[in-house]
This record gives sequence, structure tokens and C-alpha cells, in this order.
Amino acid sequence: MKRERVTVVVPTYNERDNLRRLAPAVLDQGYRLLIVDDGSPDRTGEVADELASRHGVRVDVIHRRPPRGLGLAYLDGFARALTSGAELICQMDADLSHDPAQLPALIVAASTGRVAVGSRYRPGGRVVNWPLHRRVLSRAANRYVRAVTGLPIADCTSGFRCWPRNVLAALPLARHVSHGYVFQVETLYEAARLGAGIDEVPIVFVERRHGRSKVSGSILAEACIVPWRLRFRGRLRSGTNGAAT
Ligand SMILES: Nc1nc2c(ncn2[C@@H]2O[C@H](COP(=O)(O)OP(=O)(O)OP(=O)(O)O)[C@@H](O)[C@H]2O)c(=O)[nH]1
Ligand SMILES: [Mg+2]
Repeated sequence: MKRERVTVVVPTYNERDNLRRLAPAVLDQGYRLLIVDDGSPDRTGEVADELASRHGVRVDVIHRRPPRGLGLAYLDGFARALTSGAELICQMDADLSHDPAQLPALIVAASTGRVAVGSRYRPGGRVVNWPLHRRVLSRAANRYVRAVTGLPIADCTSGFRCWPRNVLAALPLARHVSHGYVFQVETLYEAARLGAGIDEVPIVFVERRHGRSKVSGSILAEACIVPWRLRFRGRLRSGTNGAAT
């Protein structure tokens, strides 16, 4: 796989300093970077534009209009990445919780045509610097999603992934119902419904050091409801890599 055929989609909201650190770590590996900014008040969008003018076609920027939301940003980002001809589309957070050094492992896994999910909850994966309540919340969220939807994935809410073009293009994203981080669950569920293979690749997730989390009460409420809506969309057909525990 030629590295310029890999696009890394990064949604940003108030990640000015983090984006400055993340961008070179992605670009130095030869991948393309697509930043999807939601009019960040800290002017992350300007940093993104500076990167685009410095790196030409290797950096693309989408400045979204309201309403803002992680899921909405990804929808626009995925559409742009597909239009621009990417063969593999990676997604990762801007806050350096996802280590760009782990992109190659995801890319190798997705080169087989399966969806690669960076997993904190597979042997070899872990979370660094999370307080107890975050660990408990994340574990509980994953257990809840698995129980309601039947997705046999240990880390259904991970935002560090790599998609083969044909799987991403086949997802029925026009009918999406999620705006916040539960969008990650929705895309995975739809991939499994299509019968796409899904592999989990262990990752080390590090708590953000700069900037603030955007997880809010309304986003958590949505995360409780959406798995039920997904469940009633129909049965899963996916060939996943082992059952989650
Ligand atoms: N474009 C856009 N990006 C967003 C939005 N909300 C969050 N993001 C980005 O999505 C990524 C994940 O958001 P975080 O706030 O880190 O959420 P999280 O990773 O679930 O929470 P933490 O673990 O506390 O960091 C980051 O790159 C954010 O900047 C949004 O409304 N629009
Ligand atoms: Mg984060």
C-alpha cells in the first residue's frame, strides 16, 4: 500500500497545541492528514490552515458549520477522504491519546480488507493515566454496548481505527443517528451488519495532557439510547476476530 493512499482523519475542537504536535508525527510517516474542525474558539482551524499551506496536498482541512459534533465531523471527513481517492482511511483523536506510532499496525491489519479497531481491552492493550472513574465508565459503556447490540468487540467505543475504502463506502451513513462519540459504535455496528471482518489491534491509550474532554451529559445520554436503536436495525453478520470477554 502506498502511504499517500492512506488518509488519517482527525476531528478537532479546541486542540490547537495538540494538533501542532500530532501533525508532524502523522506526516513524517508519509500519510495524508485530513483535519475536520468545528470552528474551534481557540482557532485550531488557523493552525490547520497553516499546516495545509505548508504541506500542500498532503494536508486537507474541512471547516464545518454548526451544528458541531464528533459524529457529524466524521461524516464529512469520511466523505471527503473517499472522494479524494484514499484506499485506507484511518481515524484518530487529536489529543495525543492515540499514538501515531501505532498507525502502521492498524494499516497492516486493514490492508487485508478487514476493519482494524485499535483496542484498549485486548491483551497487550491498555489505558495510561486514567482515573478510576474513567476506567469504570469506559468498561461499563463497552459492556452495555455489547449486551444491547451483540457486537462481539472488546473496545466498541475506540476512536482509533483504520477502514478499507470499500467497507467505509458501503456504510449507510446517510441514516446515521449519532452526533457524539457513540457514532463509533454506530459505524462498527453497521460494518458488522454488512458482514465486514473486524480485527482488534491492541493499543496503548494515554489520557490527554493538554486541552479538555468534550464528553458531556447529553453525549452520555445519547450513548445510552443509540445502542437500542441499532439493535432494532437488524442482525449482525460479521466475522470478527474472536469473541469479546
Ligand atoms: N470537529 C469536532 N471534533 C470534536 C468534537 N468533539 C470532540 N472532537 C474531537 O474528537 C476527539 C475526541 O474528543 P475528546 O474530547 O478527546 O473526547 P474523548 O477522547 O472521548 O474524551 P477524553 O478521553 O476525555 O479525551 C478530539 O480530537 C476532539 O477534539 C466536535 O464537536 N467537533
Ligand atoms: Mg480524548
